[in-house]
Amino acid sequence: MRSRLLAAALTVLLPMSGRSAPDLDRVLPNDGRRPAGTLRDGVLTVHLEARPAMWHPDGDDAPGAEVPAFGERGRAPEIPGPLIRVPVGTEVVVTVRNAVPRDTLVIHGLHARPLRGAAAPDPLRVAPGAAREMRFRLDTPGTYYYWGTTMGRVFQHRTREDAQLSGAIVVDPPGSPPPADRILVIGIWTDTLGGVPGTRSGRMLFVVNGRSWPHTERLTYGVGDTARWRVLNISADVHPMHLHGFYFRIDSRGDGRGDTTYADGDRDLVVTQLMPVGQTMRMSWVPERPGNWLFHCHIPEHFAPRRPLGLRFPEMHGAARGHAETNHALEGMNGLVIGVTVTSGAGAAAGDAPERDGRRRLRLLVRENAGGTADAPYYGFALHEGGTEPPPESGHRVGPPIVLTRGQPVSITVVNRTPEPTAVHWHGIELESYFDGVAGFSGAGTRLAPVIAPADSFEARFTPPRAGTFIYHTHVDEIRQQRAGLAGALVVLEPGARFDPATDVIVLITSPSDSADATRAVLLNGSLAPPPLAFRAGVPHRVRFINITTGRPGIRLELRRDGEVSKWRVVAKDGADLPAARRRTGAARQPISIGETVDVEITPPAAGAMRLEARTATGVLLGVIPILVR
Ligand SMILES: [Cu+2]
Repeated sequence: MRSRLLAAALTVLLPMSGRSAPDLDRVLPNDGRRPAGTLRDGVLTVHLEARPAMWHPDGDDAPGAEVPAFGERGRAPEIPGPLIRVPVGTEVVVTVRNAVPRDTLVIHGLHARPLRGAAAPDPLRVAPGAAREMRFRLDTPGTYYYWGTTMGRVFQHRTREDAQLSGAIVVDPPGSPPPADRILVIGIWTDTLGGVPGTRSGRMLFVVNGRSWPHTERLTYGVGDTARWRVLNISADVHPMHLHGFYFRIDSRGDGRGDTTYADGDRDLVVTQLMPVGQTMRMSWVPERPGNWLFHCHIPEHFAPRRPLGLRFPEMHGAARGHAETNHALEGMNGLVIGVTVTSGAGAAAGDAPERDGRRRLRLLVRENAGGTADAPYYGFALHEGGTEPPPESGHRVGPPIVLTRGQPVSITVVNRTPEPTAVHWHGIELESYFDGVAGFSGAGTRLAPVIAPADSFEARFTPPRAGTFIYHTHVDEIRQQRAGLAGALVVLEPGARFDPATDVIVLITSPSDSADATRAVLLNGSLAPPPLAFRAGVPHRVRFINITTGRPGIRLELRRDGEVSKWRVVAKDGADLPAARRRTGAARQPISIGETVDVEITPPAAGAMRLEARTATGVLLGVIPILVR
């Protein structure tokens, strides 16, 4: 292993020679459109081979690294590995040859679906230089995968050299040809060649179909098309995947062994879906508005800028802060990001016209609050609607709630008075691309939204089509600026409704600015120790939970009384109301990931003390809001 790493390191030291490891094939990014093998008389024959290859996740011209990768025998190695895609009822014969010197290849997932018996069969072990054959039948439609290790890893710990030994298995239902779907395989990799020891963002690489943004494939659809994606998280971390500008339906979920397809009424409608380690999903959405849109993981570390593989870059956030950055979308993001371009046959839409009658006008001031430091500044949003500007603030603050009305056009001019560029994303709002807040990317053609430079401003215009709970937050240098305070609740009410804080309660969950605090707690409405809420017995209260932390994708919310978990009714997710049949009253326990909002209805049965708790997935308490019921 040491000698292989040394060889790879030497290759990286000579990236300009154009002769990196001449004895190794280059890995091709696998876009999942070509099924591997030969299908004849209901039998698919595939010859897989694992061998060392040169992988260039940041594009062909960037440095690469030597990794073991799967390929079809006689073809270039691919990341992700060759796609096994067959009609239901196919028998699959796979031979796996291990051309990785010295290391035994252990390969999982090459087995029947459905599983016969409770557990997956033993993995296949292939000695160096050896080949073995597997035969199995695929009798259940779904999205599955196989994965291998040459380092003796378990799935959850595959982050090192062998972490890209994975491939998708898709079983299509009988009958008509499969719809034109796309397969997006998520992978992560530890850059053992460069990076900054001790800083995770400096050395972790995140890829979709073997490439890291902005070198991921750009998907293109026409307005009104249906986008159908199979997303596979074959990586050793969780990813809350967020779609800008549109809701998507979850058509099925799986774990690699089984796959559950949902009936129409049971398909979740979301803008963010947490993908646990090893999960697959089938999702669909209809791009109704033209322009550029993002589908990305909402953990800032998973799309933060990083230098190409193997190059050291100690100041990870400097690029986004300085004036050197010319395009936020291309230079300020990396990793787990997919760009979608939606074309319109009728030319660019007029969009939300500036002179539309009855438009409500707001200014959103982005200001530096007193008390921060250069490394950890305090930035605050302040809302200004007529009259004099709100007075300056000090200390760490979260954004004030912005309360809008469904169907009422609004203009929000973001005024940047901080010393660094910024931009605001209206998370979950269905709006025109240009106003979506991804500087250098939102928009269409050559009309792209600029980053908001210091002392500059940007007018966002939209007409919220849906009442619910949304988020507004910075989409520039997210780890730094969100922690500085640039995130808030965006609530859209039905026409005629009034926001009554006595029964309508926002719980905004963010990360503390202070790193030590961030390791053990979250802020609830901007505070480590928020004041008690006053509820009334027998009265329904709507509580709007928002997770816009920078590093807590696995928060579990709980409502407790006398130590016992109480009951509540989940009524909306990501701003979309749940269908009436799914608004069931149940145990007051709800996961919420980054970029998700969840609305619950709480009707306290009697006077007394209750607690709203934010916990980790394993139960560690992160924050509490006391509730006094009268
Ligand atoms: Cu992620």
